[in-house]
Amino acid sequence: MFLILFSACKTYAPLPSNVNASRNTKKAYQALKDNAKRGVMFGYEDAMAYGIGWKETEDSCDMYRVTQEWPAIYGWDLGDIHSDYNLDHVSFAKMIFWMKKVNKMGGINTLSWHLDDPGTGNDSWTKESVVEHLIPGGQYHNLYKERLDMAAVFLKQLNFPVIWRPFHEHNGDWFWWGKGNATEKDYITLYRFTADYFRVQHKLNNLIYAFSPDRGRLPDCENVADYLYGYPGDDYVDIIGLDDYHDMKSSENEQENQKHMDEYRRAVEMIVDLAEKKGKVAAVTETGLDKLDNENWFTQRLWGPLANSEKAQKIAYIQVWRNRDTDHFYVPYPGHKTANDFKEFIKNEKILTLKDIK
Ligand code: BMA
Repeated sequence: MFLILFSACKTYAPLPSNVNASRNTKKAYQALKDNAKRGVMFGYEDAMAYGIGWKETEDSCDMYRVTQEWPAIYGWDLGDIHSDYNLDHVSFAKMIFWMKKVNKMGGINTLSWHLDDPGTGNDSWTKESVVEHLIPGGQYHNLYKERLDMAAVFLKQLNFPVIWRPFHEHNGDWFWWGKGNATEKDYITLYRFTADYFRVQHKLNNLIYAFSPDRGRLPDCENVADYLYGYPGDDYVDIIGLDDYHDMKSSENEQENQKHMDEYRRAVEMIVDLAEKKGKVAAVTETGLDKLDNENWFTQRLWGPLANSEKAQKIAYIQVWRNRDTDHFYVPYPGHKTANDFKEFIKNEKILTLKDIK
C-alpha cells in the first residue's frame, strides 16, 4: 500500500528536478503545469531584440505589430557568451534587460546554448569529437568550466526562474554534441556535469531543465526508446521537449502533407504521455516554417494537427524561431501574407499569449 501511494506521489509530484530549486522556480514549474491545463503558450526567439526592419526598439516585437498581443514565451541564446554579443548579434547586457522585463510582465524566458567548441573555437555546427574532451578528465575540461563560469555569471543576474535548454537536438548529427560526434554516454555525462556544476558550484537554483530531441531523427514518431536517446535522467530534466521542423513544410503531394501532420500530432502525444508518466511538462521547444511560404501555416500546419487532440493540447508551449530578416523569419510582420492566419491562430482561445497567463 505504502509503495503504491509512494509511487503515485512520485509520478505526479510537481517538483522540478533540482531538489534545491528556489521557491519561485517551484512556483514557475507549477505554473507551467497549470497553464498547460488551460491552453498552449506561444512565443518565439529574440522577440524583443529585433524583427523585420527594426532592431532594439524598446516595446516592440513583430508579433505585437501584427496582433497587438505579446508572446507568453521568450527564447534567447547564450552562444558566444565569451563575448559581448551572442552569435546572433544580441548584446548580452540588453538580453538581461529584456529578460528582466519579460519576467516583470509575467512572461516566461527560455535559454538555449549554441555553444562554440570550447577546445577548438569552432562553432556548434562543427562535426567533431569534442564532448569526450570536455567532460571530467578531458583535455578541455577546464576550458569548458570557464565557459560554464561565464554562463553562470549571466544566469546569476537573473534572480527569477528560466527554462534552460542546453545541447538540444542531440539525436541529430549537426552539432558537435550530437549523435555520431559524441557517444550517448559522454553526452549524458556532459549534460549532467553541466547541471551539477551549476547547482553545486554556482548555487544556481532558478533553472528549469529542458530536454529536446529532434523529431526528424525519430523515424517512428511514437518510439519512446528512440526519444529517450541521451536522456540524462529524471533528476536532470523538467521539460520533455521536442524540436520539430521536420513536419512543417508543405509539398505538392497532399498525402505527404497529411503524413507529416499525422506524425507531428503522434509525436506530440507521445511526449505528453511520457511527461505525464514522469510527472513532468511537455512542450514543443522549437519549430517553425522558415520564410512562411504557406499562407495558412499557423492554423493548418502548426495548430491543425493538434486541434482535435485533447492529449496533444496538453503541451505547455510552442516556440518558433527568430525573425532575422526577410530571408529568415518565423513570425509574420505587418503586411506579410500569413498575417491574417497568424491573427486567427493567436485569437484561438487555446493559444495563450502574455495577457492570458498574467
Ligand atoms: C539558426 C539560424 C542561425 C542562428 C542559429 C542560432 O536556426 O537562425 O542564423 O545563428 O539558429 O540562433
